[in-house]
Amino acid sequence: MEREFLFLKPNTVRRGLVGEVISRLERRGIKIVAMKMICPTKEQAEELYKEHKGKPFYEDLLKFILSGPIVVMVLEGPRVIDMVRHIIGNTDPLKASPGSIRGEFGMSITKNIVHASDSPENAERELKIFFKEEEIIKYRLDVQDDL
Ligand code: FUP
Repeated sequence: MEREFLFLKPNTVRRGLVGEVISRLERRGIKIVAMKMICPTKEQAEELYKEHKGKPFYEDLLKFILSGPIVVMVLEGPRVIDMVRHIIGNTDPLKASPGSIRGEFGMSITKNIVHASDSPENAERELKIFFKEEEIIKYRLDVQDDL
């Protein structure tokens, strides 16, 4: 089954939007199979954003991600990556559609509420930075389609 790595950024926690964002994923029928609040280490943040090293926004991005707790999670489902990317919207909140998470709650490109991996390869790489395989839980989700 396809897996997605997602985390709620420090501003989302500080603004009290954790429940709001998780609720949007749940309402859509997205299955959460692992979740925890953490203060990421510098090593974890550098590993997560290594493809952006050297870019003009890299230092600010790292500083922001290390500015407070984040909520990391693993999601699971068919086409879950495309589904989640659609729900969160464009990287730039200005371009994100109004009904999307970034389109509703975001202002800046860096503080854009949430991160979600953009491919199965990146999802597996990124989730391993924060989770051990035994922390990812198997259970049955009751979605409306089953009724
Ligand atoms: P996304 O996959 O939508 O999170 O977007 P990217 O992988 O393109 O960007 C990774 C992170 O870099 C995002 F948190 C946004 C941040 N970023 C900036 O801060 N400034 C930029 O100009 C581009 C990206």
